[in-house]
Amino acid sequence: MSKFHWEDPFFMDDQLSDDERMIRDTARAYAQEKLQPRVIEAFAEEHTDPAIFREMGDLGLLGPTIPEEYGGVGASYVAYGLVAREVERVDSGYRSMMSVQSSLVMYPIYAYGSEDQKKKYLPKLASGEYIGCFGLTEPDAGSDPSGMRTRAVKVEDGYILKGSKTWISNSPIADVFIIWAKSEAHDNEIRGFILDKGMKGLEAPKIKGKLSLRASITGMITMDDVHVSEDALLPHVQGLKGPFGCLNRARYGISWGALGAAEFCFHAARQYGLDRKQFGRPLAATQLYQKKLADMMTDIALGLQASLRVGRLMDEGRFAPEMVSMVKRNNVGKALDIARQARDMHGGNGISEEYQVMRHAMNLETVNTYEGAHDVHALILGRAITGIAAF
Ligand code: TGC
Ligand code: FAD
Repeated sequence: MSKFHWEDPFFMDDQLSDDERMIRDTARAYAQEKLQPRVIEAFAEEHTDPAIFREMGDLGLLGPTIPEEYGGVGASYVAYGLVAREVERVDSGYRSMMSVQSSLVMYPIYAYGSEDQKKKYLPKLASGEYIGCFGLTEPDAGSDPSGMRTRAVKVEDGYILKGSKTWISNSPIADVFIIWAKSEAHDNEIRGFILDKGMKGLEAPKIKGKLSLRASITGMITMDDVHVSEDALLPHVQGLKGPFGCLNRARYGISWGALGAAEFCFHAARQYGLDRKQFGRPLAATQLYQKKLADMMTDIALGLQASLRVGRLMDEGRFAPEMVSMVKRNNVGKALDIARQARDMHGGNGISEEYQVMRHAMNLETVNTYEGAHDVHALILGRAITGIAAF
């Protein structure tokens, strides 16, 4: 028999390799020492610090699964998940910045790009010298990206891109834009293009007034006849499987990240309940409070085990997208419930920025929607179970 540890009920630490523990510890130290002290003000002021990309890059936290020859550290997908968990323990917005750069910008260039594109972009994205963004969603095409209107028209020396994207993380400060567009020259199939900041006709205005993810900048992308050369095209993929191949990785990372935010809220609620006395005893001495803590610990521990399993299968090349839908949907939904409960368990203090639980709850509202909304993942799973698409 072993002693039970409420912080790590299934001894997850034992299931990790030395390299994975090392990357996790690096990410944890960075997140706690450098991100935690600035997050409350950044959220309040709706301020994104671009220096964070350089700082993460210096520590090998951007695109960690990319091989060393392109600037990554060749880490496992489990290590990538552990980084997401540590960063999101501080704020979902910071994890968003990291996961867009890693899974939605570096991954497509690595998986679908030419050798020249990989050499040109990946090392600078890995170091954080370049900031990237991923443009799939449009004003009239969110859950159904096949309805996109952005077009690439073939011209003699390349393509002309026309259209607009919305709700794009990092876009107002991005140097590199991964744009998905229907290409007339390729039977109207969706193709990926790499655009550079400063191209004529390319703008990325900030979306102001978000009540969620305020430490992570979000914008639109407008393309008014942006002329790109032939070598802007990602040559090795066509169709929706291009963007979805990236989303599999990002959604998987989110399944870990959301539980980092949930762990913060669980630990905060536990401590608050031990410290705060009402009716002559700690709140944590009451049955209702303990039941809530037990539910939180259980959901987090089960969710982490599931993400670990999917990560191991990803590292072995044996994962299926539906597995990712399961852990993204479950873990984010559970994390959102946990953050809302923790807010309630803090009473009036729970609405204060100082206690941070409400910021996590507000952030997780976005995390539940982006990268495939909670119900859309239910429909992906429903299709896998029944063979019938109910979208
Ligand atoms: P469907 O007919 O199912 O598939 C079309 C083609 O794509 C392939 N495919 C996949 N390939 C790899 N991985 C996956 N997960 C895939 N899912 C589908 C499929 O095999 C097929 O290939 P082919 O060769 O036969 O053509 O497509 P559909 O249009 O019916 O899709 C429906 C649905 C619901 C699955 C899909 O549209 C969906 O997932 N919608 C959600 C949209 C979404 O997730 N958007 C995310 C935007 S990016 C973002 O939010 C970033 S936030 C990041 C941050 O800040 O952290
Ligand atoms: P809709 O698709 O209109 O969905 C609205 C509601 O309807 C949801 O509850 C959904 O579950 C439900 N619904 C939709 N279809 C069905 C159906 N068939 N049956 C039942 N219910 C349905 N996108 C990018 O491309 N790149 C980014 O970097 C990016 N970053 C983002 C950052 C933030 C802060 C936010 C908020 C979003 C970001 N997104 C990004 C966009 C995000 O992926 C979309 O918001 C998401 O895919 C949902 O699309 P939508 O907002 O158009 O909602």
